[in-house]
Amino acid sequence: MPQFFPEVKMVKFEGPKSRDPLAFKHYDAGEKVLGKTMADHLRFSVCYWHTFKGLGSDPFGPGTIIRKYNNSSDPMTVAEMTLWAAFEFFAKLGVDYWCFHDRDIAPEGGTLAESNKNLDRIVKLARKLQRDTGIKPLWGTANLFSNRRYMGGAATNPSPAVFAYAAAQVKKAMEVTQELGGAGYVFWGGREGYDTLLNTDMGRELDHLGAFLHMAVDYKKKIGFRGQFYIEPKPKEPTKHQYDSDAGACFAFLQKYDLVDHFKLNIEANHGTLAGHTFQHELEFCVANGILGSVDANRGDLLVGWDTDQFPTDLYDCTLGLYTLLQGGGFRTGGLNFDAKVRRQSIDPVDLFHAHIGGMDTFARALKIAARMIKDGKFARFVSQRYAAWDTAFGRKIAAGKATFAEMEKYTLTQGEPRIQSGRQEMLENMLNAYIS
Ligand code: XUL
Ligand code: CO
Repeated sequence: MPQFFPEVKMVKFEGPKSRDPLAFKHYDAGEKVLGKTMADHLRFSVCYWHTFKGLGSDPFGPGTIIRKYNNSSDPMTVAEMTLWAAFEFFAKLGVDYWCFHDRDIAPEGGTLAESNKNLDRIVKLARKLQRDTGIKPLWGTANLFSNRRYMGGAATNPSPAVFAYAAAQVKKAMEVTQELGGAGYVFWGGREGYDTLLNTDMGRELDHLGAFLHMAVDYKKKIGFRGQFYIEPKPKEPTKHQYDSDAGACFAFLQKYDLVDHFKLNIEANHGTLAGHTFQHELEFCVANGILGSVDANRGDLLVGWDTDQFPTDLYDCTLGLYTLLQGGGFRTGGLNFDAKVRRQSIDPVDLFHAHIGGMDTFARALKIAARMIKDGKFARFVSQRYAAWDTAFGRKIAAGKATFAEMEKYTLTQGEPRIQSGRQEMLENMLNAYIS
C-alpha cells in the first residue's frame, strides 16, 4: 500500500530537551503517573471528520487542502484510500483510538440500502486495518446533520419520516460501531434545536428526542452492544439554539425522560466555552452528578464567537480539566478525542502531525501537573477546610435534610453574626501558577 505520510516516521518520545518538532517532549505513553500509564489515563483518539475529511473550507470559500488520498473520481476508492491513510497516521502517532461518523468513512448512496452497502464494504477494510494495528474506535456516531433531509433536525424534525430515516441510520451506525469493537457511541444533536420559535413546537420536539433515545437504548439491549452511550452538549451552531445546550441542560433532559442510567456526557471544550462556561466547569458538573463520560479535546478562540475547533494548546485549561477529571476517577470507557482541525492555511500533511503532537504534549504536561497538585493535596485541603463546619454535628444535621427553619432561627438568635473567612482566590491562583511554571 502507498505511504501517505512518507515524510514522517513513528513519532517518538524524546523528552523536554528535544528540538525535533515531530517528537513528543512530554507524552511518554508508558510512563506511570498516579499508578497508571499516560496512555491509559489520556486514551487519545483521532477524529476522522476533521483530520481526514476536513479540507479547510469555511463560509467564505471552499477547501484549500489537497490530499493524495482524495485523488480519484470514484467515491469508494477515495473512501478506501482515506482509511489506509488514516491508519498509517494513527499508527505513526501512536494513538490507540479513533472516532468516526458513518458518512465520514463511507459515502452516502442514493438510497439507505446503498449507503449501508457502502458502509459494509469500508467496515470490512477497517476491521482488517484494526486487526493489523490494534487500534479501536473510542466511539462511533451517525451524521444526522449534513444531508438536506435533516435541515429541520433529525429526531426533532417536524416530519416522522425524517425521524424514521435518522433512526434507521443510527441503527446501522450502532451495528457498525459494535462490529468494530467501539468503546462507546455518541449522540451529538446535530440540528436538534431551532432557528425560530415561530415555526417550532419545542415541547413536542423534546418528547420526540426522548422517544428516539429510548429506541436507541432498546436496540442497544437487543443487539447486546456493550459500549457506553454519550450525549454531547453544544449550545448553538448550526441552530440558533441547540436543545442539548450544556451539561446542565442535558442532565435535566436525561432525568425528565428517564434516561440517566443509560447515558453519560461527552464534553467538548469549545462547546463549553460557547455556552459561556469553562471546560473545567462542564467537567466538574459531570463529576458532581456522576455523568462524566468522555471528552472532545479542542479549544475556541477568545475573539471568535463560533466553534473554531482548534487544537488544545492552553496548558491552564487542560491542567484544570484534568485536575477535575482525575479527581472524578478518570476515564473508564471515554478518552480524549481530538475534535479539532488544522487551520485553513495549514495545508501540508505534516501539519496534521504538528497539530496532534502539540495537543498530546499539552495534555501530557497537564497530566503531570494535575497529578502533582493531587499528590500534594494543597488545593483539596484548602477546600475541605473551607467546608469544615459542615462536618460538625450541626452541619451534618442540615446536610442530611433533618433540620428545620425554626432551628436555624434559634441558632442564629443565640449565635449572632456568623464568622466569615476569605476565599483566598489570589493566593490559590498564585499556587496554581507555581505548579504550572
Ligand atoms: C460538532 C461536533 C461533532 C460531534 C460528533 O460541533 O463536535 O463533530 O463531536 O458528531
Ligand atoms: Co465534538
